[in-house]
Amino acid sequence: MQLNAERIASLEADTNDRHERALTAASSLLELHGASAEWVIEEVRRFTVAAPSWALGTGGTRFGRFPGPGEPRTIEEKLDDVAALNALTGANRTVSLHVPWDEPDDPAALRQYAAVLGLGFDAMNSNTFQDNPSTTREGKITFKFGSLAAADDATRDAAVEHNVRVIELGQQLGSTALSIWLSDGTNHPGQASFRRQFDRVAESLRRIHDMLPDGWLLFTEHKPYEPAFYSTVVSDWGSSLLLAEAAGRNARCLVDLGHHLPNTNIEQIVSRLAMTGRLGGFHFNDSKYGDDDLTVGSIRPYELFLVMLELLEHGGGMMPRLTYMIDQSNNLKDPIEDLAQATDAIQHALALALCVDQSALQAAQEADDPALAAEILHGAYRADVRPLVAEARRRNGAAVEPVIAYRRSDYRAGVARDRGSGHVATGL
Ligand SMILES: [Mn+2]
Repeated sequence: MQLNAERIASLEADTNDRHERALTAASSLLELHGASAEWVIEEVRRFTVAAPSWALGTGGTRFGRFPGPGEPRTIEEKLDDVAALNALTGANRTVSLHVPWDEPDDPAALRQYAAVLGLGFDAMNSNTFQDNPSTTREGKITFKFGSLAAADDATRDAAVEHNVRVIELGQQLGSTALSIWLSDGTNHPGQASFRRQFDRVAESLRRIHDMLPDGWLLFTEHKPYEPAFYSTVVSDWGSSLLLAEAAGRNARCLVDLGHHLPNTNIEQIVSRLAMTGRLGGFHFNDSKYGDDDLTVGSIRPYELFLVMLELLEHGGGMMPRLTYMIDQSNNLKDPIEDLAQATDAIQHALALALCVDQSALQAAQEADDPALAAEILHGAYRADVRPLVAEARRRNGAAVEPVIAYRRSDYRAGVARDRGSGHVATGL
């Protein structure tokens, strides 16, 4: 069962008139306030964010898992779901694999399969936070006490080897980046030396960096806790930056919106990393308490808007060419609906940020006028850009209303028939 532009257009035949009227109204309101609707629409059209292979199945918690109907059983079926998502949003043109969760037997064939669906491969994610026969030399070593930070030489070697294997796999798929989120750390004070763990990770990352093909980037992703609950080696943006600098010139820092302690000023971190030239990319999600992996924009939409504003400043008024990925886990919604809503939230925040009059904001800042600066930000944030975002999707051959179109398509019922139900897709 395939979703494509023609099918979506026919599913939405009755929405055109309503959409046209909303677009005309929203555009003229925006232009009254000095913003260009056309510019916003075209910038949103250009934006794309990768779907992760592990988010196509229903996520679980420590307490239970309730798989939905027709979850993908294979990588190919995951790609089918991303293709359906991309048909709806027009903004998920790549997929990001997690190895060994999604390790293709025949990478060349998988690349071809993806190309036929109009998809490419984004950053590869290596997993050394679990023992797996393919990463632990058939069980001869274990990552229980760490991988790239492990005290044991053979364990560190195996972890480096796994990353190199993921790079080689990525090369065959057409990817150009390796993302490393490291769970290494400690659960107990005194368990390990902060300094020696850090030095070992720096050395391991250097070894991996040395194996990067031309044009490739290496991303380090920080996170303050979980599964290590006393300390993590890559705990914050400062540690991530130090490690990227130690690893080599093609190492960058990746910011996951949920990987911060409560109340951290994430937009300021974005600004700092952008200044250093080491900002590599983003993992989008949202959180109330910790690394909740909730739907983007569902809890703190204003923060997302401010992050977008920093990105636009970094890109000279346009979205900079970084690696963008959705990193969510949901255990209640249909995964495709959740990813469509996340993509819409990112597009919406981007559109709002594009409405900010940057030169007026800068003038207010230089004149020490915080009230005027707030007026400028709120003027943009309170605009109704939904019809512009919908128009960007429509021009990309996607849906005006992705979730409604998806439900009308009966895609889930179709894949439930083809794939059956009751199995659990690999991933979180
Ligand atoms: Mn992440």
